[in-house]
Amino acid sequence: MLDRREMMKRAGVAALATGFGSSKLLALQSTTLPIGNGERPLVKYPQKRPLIGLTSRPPQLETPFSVFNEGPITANDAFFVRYHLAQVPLDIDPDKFTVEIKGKVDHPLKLSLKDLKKLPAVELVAVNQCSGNSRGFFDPRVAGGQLGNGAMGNARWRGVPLKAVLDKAGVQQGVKQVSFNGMDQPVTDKTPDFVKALDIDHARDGEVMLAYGMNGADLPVLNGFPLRLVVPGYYGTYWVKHLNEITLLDNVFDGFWMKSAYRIPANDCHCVEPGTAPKATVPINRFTVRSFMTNVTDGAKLKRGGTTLKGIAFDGGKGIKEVAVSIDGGKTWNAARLGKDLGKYSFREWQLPVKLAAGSHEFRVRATNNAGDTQPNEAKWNPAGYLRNVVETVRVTAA
Ligand SMILES: Nc1nc2c(c(=O)[nH]1)N[C@H]1C(S)=C(S)[C@@H](COP(=O)(O)O)O[C@H]1N2
Ligand SMILES: [Mo]
Repeated sequence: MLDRREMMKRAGVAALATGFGSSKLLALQSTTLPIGNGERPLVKYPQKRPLIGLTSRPPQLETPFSVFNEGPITANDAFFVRYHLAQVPLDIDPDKFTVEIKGKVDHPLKLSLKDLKKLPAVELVAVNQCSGNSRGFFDPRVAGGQLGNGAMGNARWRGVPLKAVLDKAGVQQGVKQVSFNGMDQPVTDKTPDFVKALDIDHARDGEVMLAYGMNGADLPVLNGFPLRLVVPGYYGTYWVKHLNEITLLDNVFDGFWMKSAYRIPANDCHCVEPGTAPKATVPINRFTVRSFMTNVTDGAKLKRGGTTLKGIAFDGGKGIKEVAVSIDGGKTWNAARLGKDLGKYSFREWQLPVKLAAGSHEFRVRATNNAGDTQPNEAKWNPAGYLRNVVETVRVTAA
């Protein structure tokens, strides 16, 4: 972990190094996440409002949690940023950009942004969430970026189905997987390039998207301009940014970021005894079910009497069936009213009017999806700090 002053110093250097317009990268203020060593600088990057800085080389920015109370769609300038490799492509010429479809295809293709925009466009609202979202809450703590709950966001993505492009290229018999590579590069050749893969049936499901638009605008540079993969319901690691290479493979891709990283225990709970290692692992895949209260923060002092609690819920694509809220530490639960349905991959807003007596209260929120999957009362543990979805608790006092 960088200390705050070091982080600010590095942030300043990065601003000069990027040549990213004349805008300055400044640590404006700091904020404190509700975890040990949770102090973080608030940093300003181009096209972004001040966000919580985790690292600056590569840039990793977390969304301040209050943003999730602004509505079910996360604004582009507030959307979190995650990179693995320090060489981030910041000055891509969209007129020269192409994405290549190659490997086991009948007609290898090189498509420009114009070519893609000529194909029938589709739109889908979907949550992007980093596998390590909320890792900082793991107990015992685990190695990796110590994130709060802000490495997630919900956007309306616009682009073309990956299937349309694969059909155009003509997928050959025997193809097992498709790999995706973006334009960012490791700084040393010791670091493996960031390449991810999906099974061919998943890649051709009609929902996986080559996206060039986000919430009615181009993708922000730091969110993958001009083209990224959108894999609805799946953790962000698959959502390759600055995507320029799609390769059809007749084998299971075995690059570092599939074979060694981003794996979860291969058992029913995808968890292990804290401090132990799993015997076998599988690649991380769909989101667990989660829900949050967004208008009341832990430690808040509220007025007694009537108030309305509100928040968001989401899952890996079955859709949210129910959100239950407790104001007595889990003794009794009430069903919240769900907000507008923006699709099964979207944040679903919820709210519940409650009456608070004077004193301290423990609020809890628990979502259930249409498959009956819900959230555990006790946090599960895995060594990489993935999949966190314990029932969230917010402690308040009313007077
Ligand atoms: N090219 C590229 N794409 C990438 C990554 C990366 O390092 N390089 N990181 C992935 C990870 S782990 C996450 S969580 C998401 C984050 O998307 P965002 O930065 O747009 O929020 O991008 C994914 N796509
Ligand atoms: Mo991630």
